[in-house]
Amino acid sequence: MARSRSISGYGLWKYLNPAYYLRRPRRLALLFIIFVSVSMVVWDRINLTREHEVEVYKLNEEVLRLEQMLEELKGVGNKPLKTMKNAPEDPVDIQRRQKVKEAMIHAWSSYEKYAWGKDELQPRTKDGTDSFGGLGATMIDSLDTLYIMGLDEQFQKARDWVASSLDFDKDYDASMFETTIRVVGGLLSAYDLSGDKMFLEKAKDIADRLLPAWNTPTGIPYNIINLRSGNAHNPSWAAGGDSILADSGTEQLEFIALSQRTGDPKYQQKVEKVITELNKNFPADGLLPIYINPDNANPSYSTTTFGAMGDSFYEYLLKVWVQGNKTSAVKPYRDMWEKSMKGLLSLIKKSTPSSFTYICEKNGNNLIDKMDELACFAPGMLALGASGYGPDEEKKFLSLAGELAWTCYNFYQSTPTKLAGENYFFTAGQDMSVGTSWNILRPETVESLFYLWRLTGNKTYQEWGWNIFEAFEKNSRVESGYVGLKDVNSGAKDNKMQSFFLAETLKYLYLLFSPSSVISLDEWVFNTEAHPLKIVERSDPRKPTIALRQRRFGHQVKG
Ligand code: DMJ
Repeated sequence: MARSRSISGYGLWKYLNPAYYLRRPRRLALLFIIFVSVSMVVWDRINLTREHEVEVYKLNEEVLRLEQMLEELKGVGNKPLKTMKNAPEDPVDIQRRQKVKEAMIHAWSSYEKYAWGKDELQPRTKDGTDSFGGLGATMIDSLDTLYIMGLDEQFQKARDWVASSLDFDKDYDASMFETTIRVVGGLLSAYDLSGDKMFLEKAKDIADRLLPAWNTPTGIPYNIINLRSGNAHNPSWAAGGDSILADSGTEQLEFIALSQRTGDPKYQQKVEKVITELNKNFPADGLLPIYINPDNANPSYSTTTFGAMGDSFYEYLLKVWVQGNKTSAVKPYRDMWEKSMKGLLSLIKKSTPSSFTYICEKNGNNLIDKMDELACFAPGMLALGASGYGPDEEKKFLSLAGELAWTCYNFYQSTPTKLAGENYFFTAGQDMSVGTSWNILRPETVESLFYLWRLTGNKTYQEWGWNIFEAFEKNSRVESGYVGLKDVNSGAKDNKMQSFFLAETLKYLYLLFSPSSVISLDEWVFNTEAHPLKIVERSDPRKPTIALRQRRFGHQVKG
């Protein structure tokens, strides 16, 4: 046994002995051939694996590149096209932002001193007035502006007033529109920014009081409602008891947001029914007259306008689409809006001799050469909506937005005070002339400049905004706040600091000189009173409220 084991051991070892092969050259040749073949196969495998790895790497890179491209495409129109990422801040912007913040401090401290808890301050008589039924309009309208500017102490004090003193149980006939855009919008925005649930509870309270207004045969709401009894009706001065277009189509953003944040779909259902109803017979040009019958949804023969009583209906068609993440669920809103933009194009004319582009009003088939300053929100809306079109249309609408903004800026520049009147008439050979000549600190032009600056990166819009701010400082600033002008020609002052001056005019001016990450247009949508609402997933209104602790905004941009 021992011998045979040693023989078999020797039998295997002999193949390793070179002498064995020297004696057998054919076997040596065979061994060589086997060695070379195996080496080639191994080499080939290694190469293949490496090539494969390189291929996979390249594909991964390509996927990454395409993903980035997709992200950029999604964000086109919402990101400054010409501003460089991480570019250092322009010191002029910081300085100007600080000036605007100082204006807010002046306006706020005057309100605090003379009109605390009232709807609006009357700076010249140094008292307050309850123009909205005593809902603390200025307080609520200012919450988010204070927050964004990092005015923490003021915000906290206002917050405590809302928590302890704001009572909606009032025998007061409130405007649905004003109460929604200022109060519901202001509270929701304060909630989205601070995450403080108290604001959401208050928003729910007031929204519940408004809800019965939608109980009409068509679901198109009555525009006035008693906050205590819930009895609703339309203003007596509106044609035949009709509802007003803007007043009926400017609650969608706020009530959809409320459903998203409370998980209760009833708010969203009420406001979306209005649009579904109006969409049934929506004209090809997307233009509706300002009066609609709430019993049968028929439009009355009346004015069609992007100014007073029409304006924010069109604004909200676009913004609900933005709020809904531009998904298929909100496509009908975009479609309606695009139709309306065809209608808007049909109202565009140019003045002579200076070729100012303006939006006419329409009565029946007649174009009227009149444009409200209120319609100066339109350039901003066009800029915001342009990115949803293909490249050619996008360019066309952006350029129209720029032209209209130039006209609106000239509403300001053409008066001795450099502040715009309430509306303008256009006459052949004479360009524009002011009609109603008051200025009540309205925001629409600076709102559009803000959008145009954010979406094009063109600093000219900042310059125009700054000039307007300086004109407010010169003409409207008084010792105890800011007032409007009774006449932009003489500069005669009125006695009211409108709550939207703090909610909108100063906020848009502040953002005009802030980095675009502050209330980014990718993440927020502004209601018509400039209250930013966080964009959340639309498809699932029952999702838990998003965690929104963004206090850093204010601090980030402190100048
Ligand atoms: C604000 O209440 C809102 O901007 C509304 O859409 C129009 N009127 C004022 C500001 O001018």
